Amino acid sequence: MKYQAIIFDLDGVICHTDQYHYQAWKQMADGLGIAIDESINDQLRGVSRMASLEIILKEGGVQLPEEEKQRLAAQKNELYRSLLMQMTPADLPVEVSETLQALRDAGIRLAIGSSSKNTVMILERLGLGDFFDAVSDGNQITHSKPDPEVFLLAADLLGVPAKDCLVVEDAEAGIRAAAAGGMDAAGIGAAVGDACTYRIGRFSELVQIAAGDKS
Ligand code: B16
Ligand code: MG
Repeated sequence: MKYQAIIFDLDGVICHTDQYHYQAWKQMADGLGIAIDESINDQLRGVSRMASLEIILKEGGVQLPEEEKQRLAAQKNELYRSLLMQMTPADLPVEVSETLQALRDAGIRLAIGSSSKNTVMILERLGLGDFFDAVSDGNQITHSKPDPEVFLLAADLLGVPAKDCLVVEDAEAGIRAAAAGGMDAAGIGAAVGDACTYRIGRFSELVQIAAGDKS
């Protein structure tokens, strides 16, 4: 195997909670009279909650006291979590669950490396609460992507050297974080930038990549 471990981003890779983030941020932004669209949403991918809020406020040219920012972020998170309650294991795409199982059967260690502080709830809603060998998330780190901390922690929890890990990401911030941590990265979707080791159109391509059959 070319890689001993694969570290998956969560939102936008394993599942599509990115649309729930967008709905929740949009409702908050509307309340402030700030118009946000999908291109702003792409900038929020993989970025922490408070950093996302700053991007939206900057877009609207709005400055607020810290206390108000904390209140808005908490309100957005409440709405986001209520949207997450709609999720069930049926929201885990069959291709994702089959690929995860194929990678596990090939002896590869599997981890999550997500900026989200709601990671555990999301994994439980998807029926993946006990699936991964390690979970590194926004609650355990002090520096968010593009800092490599979340992926280095995942590698550490797995006991696998960074150079033997592949990161799978949907966000440019995450691809940059992988590179900063000395890891190869596979990018999914249109918002990954130019620095990916591999660009993949289908999740199942990871099986060939892990085996070293794809460049
Ligand atoms: P939360 P990922 C990221 O998750 C999301 O892409 C990003 O949009 C979000 O702001 C961030 O988590 C924090 O999420 O508010 O739930 O703590 O893509 O790194 O899995
Ligand atoms: Mg993501």
